[in-house]
Amino acid sequence: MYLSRRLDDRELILKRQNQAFFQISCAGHEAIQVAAGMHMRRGVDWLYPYYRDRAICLTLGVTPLEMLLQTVGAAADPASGGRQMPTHWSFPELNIVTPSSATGTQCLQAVGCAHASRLAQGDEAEEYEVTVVCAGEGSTSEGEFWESINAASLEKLPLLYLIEDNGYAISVPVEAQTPGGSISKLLQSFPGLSIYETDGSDFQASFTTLEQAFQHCRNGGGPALVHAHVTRPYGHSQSDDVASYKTPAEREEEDCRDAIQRFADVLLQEGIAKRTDLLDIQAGIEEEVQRAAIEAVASPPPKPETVMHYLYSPDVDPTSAAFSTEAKLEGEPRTMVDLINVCMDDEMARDERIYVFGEDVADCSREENLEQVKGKGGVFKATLGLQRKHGGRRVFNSPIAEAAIVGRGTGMATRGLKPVVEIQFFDYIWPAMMQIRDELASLRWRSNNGFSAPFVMRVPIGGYLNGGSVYHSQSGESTFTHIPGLRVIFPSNARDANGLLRTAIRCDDPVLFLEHKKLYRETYNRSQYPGPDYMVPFGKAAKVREGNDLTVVTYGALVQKSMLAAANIAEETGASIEVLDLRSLSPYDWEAIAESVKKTSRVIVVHEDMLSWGFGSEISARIASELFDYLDAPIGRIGAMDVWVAYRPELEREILPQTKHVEAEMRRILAY
Ligand SMILES: Cc1ncc(C[n+]2csc(CCOP(=O)(O)OP(=O)(O)O)c2C)c(N)n1
Ligand SMILES: [Mg+2]
Repeated sequence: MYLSRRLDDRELILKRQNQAFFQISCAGHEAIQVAAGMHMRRGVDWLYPYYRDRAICLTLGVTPLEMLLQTVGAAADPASGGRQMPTHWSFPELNIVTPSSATGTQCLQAVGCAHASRLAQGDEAEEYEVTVVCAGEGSTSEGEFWESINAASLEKLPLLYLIEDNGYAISVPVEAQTPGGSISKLLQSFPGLSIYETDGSDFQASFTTLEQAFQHCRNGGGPALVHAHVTRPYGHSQSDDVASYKTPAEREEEDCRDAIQRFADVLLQEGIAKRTDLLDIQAGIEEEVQRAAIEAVASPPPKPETVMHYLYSPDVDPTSAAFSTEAKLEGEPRTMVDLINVCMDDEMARDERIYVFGEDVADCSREENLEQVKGKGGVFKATLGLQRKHGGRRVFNSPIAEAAIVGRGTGMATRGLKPVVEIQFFDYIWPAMMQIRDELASLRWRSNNGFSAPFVMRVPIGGYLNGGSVYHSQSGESTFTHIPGLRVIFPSNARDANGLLRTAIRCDDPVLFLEHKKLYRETYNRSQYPGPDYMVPFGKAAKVREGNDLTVVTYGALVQKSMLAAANIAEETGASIEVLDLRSLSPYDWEAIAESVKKTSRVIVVHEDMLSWGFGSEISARIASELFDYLDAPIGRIGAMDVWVAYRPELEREILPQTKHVEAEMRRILAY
């Protein structure tokens, strides 16, 4: 406890000396944290920490030097290699999982982690691995906290929430944050959640309470939540002045409850230690901190040329020839949704780490009724029959909670499982945006390859549905191609969908797999089954029409419209038009685009999503920048109008790009 406090104090000094660039302290939280660390089995139980968890990490075995290396942002910082702020603990050997700075997000990943333990240990284990997730009381206001409580209670997971309630979230007092001012009271009615409240500044009370909570989780009793009252004697961070919102009396009262002083008093009163013993301990710690600080400050910074390392897997390259296999076509032509289903079925048979979950994806949650029903298998039937074949443990319905679907997937994937989750409609992916952007996509990079979470998010996308309207027609892929660390795939036909999904499942990165709803059951894009090992590499476009006068760069539903337009314009003008189906949007096939544009000197970029700030904007800008010398005409662009998709089909047809729009743009560019 004292070591933790003195490391905080040393960090503040390093910040003042410009050796550190940020500071946030554990001060006041030490007693409950050390108690929690003592109950955890090192390297067996799992910790999803938050940014105040210095003392629990020290208890689990992180050294002062390891901590201060992160403080100064050294290359040798084992948690992040100088990429994350101090106190963002990440130690794979100790099962301390890399956190982000976002409040509450860790709770959902912890659910996934606890679920992985339950899957590995079964329903009747004698002693469960416990996942511990820590958060401040303010963070419990986040929706993700509530989604996690819901999921953990439903699944009865061995998950222990440690809510470190210091009474404030930066300057906001708990009574302005939580109705009634107590998160544990608020949660009383949650079935399956065992709740404990304790004085987290009192080490003995903390230890005894946590003992019960850990026992509950270990014995398979389901989740537990420990509400620990602590203090925060320092500012929220070094840049926060407590005096601006806490009265002197309040601060004095907090000082009287200080965890370290109280524990020292207990040791003296009970005759466990003498004052000289405590002074000896303090002197030893001062020396240890001093030594670690000197070494950390002397440790070299990371090399600038390493900034792109570990954005993606360093071991598996999904653009490589290893992911390019021959199709062994057999049987009748099948639809895109059918071959997506078959791919998941094949892969589940091949790899038992694969789990499929999402809204309505199971055949029937009430397994006892399975024989009497046809099965749901997703609103588009993409997962039909998977539960029947591979069992309800591996294919299950989740609550309607998109952040939870992605967050739980991230936690499971961190544990080595391979979730293939479904977000029911692209239009409803937004609650998961925080988990995708701030959590999943940065996980490997921010932990300097300490952790990774490769898994697949399948998402039906797009319009042309004749009635899909505002909330069942959206595109928006460029919002996701703007996220480093994420692969974004968008097939246009059954065979590519089968091969690309297999690559997505077998690769080592997180993949957003966009499936166009309108293309699910078309006849023109059907294919024979290409075999259980058919793969299409990422970042490789398909040249679906060969030509010399104009290049069309497109993907998704606009591939077919561009093909029709190219045939019509060829007939009308005699122009020979080349069409590239990108298939993969991040990474995308720049080489294929450049090669084609160098040949044709004319290009149009065509997509369904709104024109402004769409995927085509970036492609066009890059062509303008790098291929200007080859161009004989401006770069053409076609996309939807900058407005929502409307319900009435006449309006939808006006808003979304049609073959005639592509034809008009072809004529315009060919006329130069
Ligand atoms: C999603 C999100 N919103 C806002 C912030 C900015 N922020 C950082 S810490 C914090 C307060 C958190 O309070 P609490 O959960 O009580 O933890 P404490 O800092 O008191 O330990 C806020 C608002 C953030 N990091 N993440
Ligand atoms: Mg707080």
